[in-house]
Amino acid sequence: MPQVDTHCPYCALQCGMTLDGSRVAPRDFPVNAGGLCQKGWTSGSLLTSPRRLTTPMIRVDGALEPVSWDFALDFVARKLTELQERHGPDAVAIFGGGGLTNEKAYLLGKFARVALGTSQIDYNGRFCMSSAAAAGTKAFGADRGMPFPVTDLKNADVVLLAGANPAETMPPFTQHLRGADLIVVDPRRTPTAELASLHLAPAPGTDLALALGILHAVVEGGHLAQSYVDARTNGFEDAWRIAASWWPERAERVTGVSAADMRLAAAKLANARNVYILTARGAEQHATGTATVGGWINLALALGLPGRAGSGYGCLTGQGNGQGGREHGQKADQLPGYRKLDDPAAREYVAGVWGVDPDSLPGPGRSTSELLEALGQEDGPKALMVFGSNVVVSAPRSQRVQDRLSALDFLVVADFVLSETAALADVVLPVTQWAEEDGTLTNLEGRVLLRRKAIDPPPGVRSDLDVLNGLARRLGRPGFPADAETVFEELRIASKGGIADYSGVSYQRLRDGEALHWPVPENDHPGTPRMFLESFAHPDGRARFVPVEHTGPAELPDDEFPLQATTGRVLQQYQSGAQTRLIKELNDVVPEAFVEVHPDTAKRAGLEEGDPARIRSRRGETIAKVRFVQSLRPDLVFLPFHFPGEQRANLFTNPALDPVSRMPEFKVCAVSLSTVDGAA
Ligand SMILES: Nc1nc2c(c(=O)[nH]1)N[C@H]1C(S)=C(S)[C@@H](COP(=O)(O)OP(=O)(O)OC[C@H]3O[C@@H](n4cnc5c(=O)[nH]c(N)nc54)[C@H](O)[C@@H]3O)O[C@H]1N2
Ligand SMILES: Nc1nc2c(c(=O)[nH]1)N[C@H]1C(S)=C(S)[C@@H](COP(=O)(O)OP(=O)(O)OC[C@H]3O[C@@H](n4cnc5c(=O)[nH]c(N)nc54)[C@H](O)[C@@H]3O)O[C@H]1N2
Ligand code: SF4
Ligand SMILES: [Mo]
Repeated sequence: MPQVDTHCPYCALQCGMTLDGSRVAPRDFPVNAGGLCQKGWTSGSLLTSPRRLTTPMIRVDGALEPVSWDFALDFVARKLTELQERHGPDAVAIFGGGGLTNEKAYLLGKFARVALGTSQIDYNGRFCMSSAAAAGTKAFGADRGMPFPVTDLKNADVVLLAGANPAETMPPFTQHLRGADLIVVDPRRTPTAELASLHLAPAPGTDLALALGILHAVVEGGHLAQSYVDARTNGFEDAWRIAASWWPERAERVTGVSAADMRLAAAKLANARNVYILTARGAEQHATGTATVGGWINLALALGLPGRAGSGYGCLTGQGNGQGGREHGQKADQLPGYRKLDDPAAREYVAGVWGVDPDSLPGPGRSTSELLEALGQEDGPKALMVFGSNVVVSAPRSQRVQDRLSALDFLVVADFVLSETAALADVVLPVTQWAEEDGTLTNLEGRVLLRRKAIDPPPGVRSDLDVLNGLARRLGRPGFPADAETVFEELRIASKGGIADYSGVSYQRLRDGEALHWPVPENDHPGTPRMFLESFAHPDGRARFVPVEHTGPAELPDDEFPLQATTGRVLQQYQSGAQTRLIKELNDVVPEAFVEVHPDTAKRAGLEEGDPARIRSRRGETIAKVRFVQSLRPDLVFLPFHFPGEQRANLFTNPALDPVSRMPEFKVCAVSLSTVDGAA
């Protein structure tokens, strides 16, 4: 095949790249402007890796044995039917991922509701940005992570990043921040914080107090954008009633950030012209994540940023299709086009597109964490099909999740590598990778992209769409096309009139290189790079301040667990590591788990640099090698979550859920630190 212009398989920046066979070269695309991170550069190697799966497998006497596709799909269809006949339609559950293309996410949602008739479908986006999505929907009436193109940031005077480490998680993104005065809010002195003129290091889980303190300082300094607040928002008074009692000195006692730094941040934000506030997982992955993001949005609204040209608020979505993946129905409560499953008009419309009776569509199902906990229980699903997630490593309290998976009657995993989750499956289905198939993704700025096929897949693998098509046929359900463009044509119609309206997007327009940010409601509509300039998406066109109060982490340190732990990412590994741990150039750099510790804290625990340490919480314990970090708060340790087995950070993380988004508290819990043979 000739050279093909396409996009990276990994994160939501969706850098443009050119593939020549499996050889990668960067390409000049607005988000990356010719740059790629190490993961992008090395992404081609998994296409030819001997570790990739090329034949379906079924567990026989405890071991996975190769079988033909027909045998595997017949077997899966028969088992699913049997279990549904015995226990009802909800006996089968589906688990999707934010890395799946729009077509896959859409077809998976349809497959669950129409082919299986189950309400039990959710996906890993609940682990990722659902708190920002919930807060954005509350405040603005619609959730598009960044309602403006990334390149707008080039003209920013000041950017505040709360809980984001793009220097490691989206390196080419940082070039857009070069002209700005950067304020970074992160308990750790990250490579991103190194780029900042002001680094605020709150105790983990105290961002909301910090945001309230800065809001207080803005108002106290006479910088409230009064005319914007009057003209474009509702609810300031209710939000202020709470913020009024968060004078910076009080917030300092909770966060550890000095009142002077809060006032300095407020002044920087208020005195500049083009200002952005951006949040990511550090602010969001908390049991109070929705409220915390609400706090940062309130600050943005008080400064008059959202919906003003040259300024704004945005959330940095994470996975390749983190944005599109949350719009087209793989979520428990959702129908395509960001419609609600419990909205009668939405049900009627989408059922019409699918050619089924609206009453036949199940209602909302369990959210991710609740779904995983219900697996194999008396009233829970007996079978699970996983597409695009490795929950054994990435879900909180992962040993419990592994036990729940083992309690199932039937586990099916579609993947191209034998992830830790696939290794537990009764049936493993080997699927095509990004460069072997066409598909659209919606990047972090809401731009719909065509990720093109660049090489032929090895013999023996099929696409996820093919798998769904084959299973639906066996279940007696036609109407599940296996061709990506055909699926997209259906998605266009199903999304028409929804918040995320893709009806004017076509493969042809994308092939022509048009920049189409949703909504794109007509065939000749130019797309909507900047949302909210005229009005917000609430019926009255106004944004909402949401009254939010700081309550803090679900679990605080005590005598037994005196430290706090937070978790996140390193540049060279991606997510559960299922892919990047197989790439030598990446894995050689960070081959195993480590724990960042302040040297004094380590020494108190009898640990030296490089020693294996035990990190223990009320849920479990992890083993990781000590890394001294002089700049770290002495009361904090940090671990990446990319590693399997006893190195899983998620053995100790707190599954406490946000009440609105149902997102777990990955970013803070109480732990103890000891030598591996110590009692802690
Ligand atoms: N290399 C790499 N890049 C990735 C990924 C990957 O796995 N590896 N994954 C992709 C995905 S899916 C996502 S979601 C994004 C995530 O991108 P980011 O959100 O940038 O990454 P994280 O490391 O999860 O968290 C960011 C920071 O939050 C800080 N933090 C922890 N607790 C708090 C807190 O209470 N408040 C504040 N303000 N900060 C806190 C951590 O110290 C960390 O530096 O990255 C994407 N890009
Ligand atoms: N402690 C802690 N835990 C976390 C986080 C944290 O910050 N701290 N972050 C959370 C976040 S933000 C996220 S997004 C999750 C991510 O964690 P996971 O949901 O586990 O995501 P991945 O590791 O990307 O797993 C994707 C799997 O699907 C496969 N795959 C990739 N593309 C496709 C495809 O198109 N089809 C199919 N069938 N398979 C595919 C990959 O090979 C891999 O095995 O982890 C969460 N877990
Ligand atoms: S920043 Fe993200 S999209 Fe860009 S090359 Fe790296 S992993 Fe790929
Ligand atoms: Mo994520």
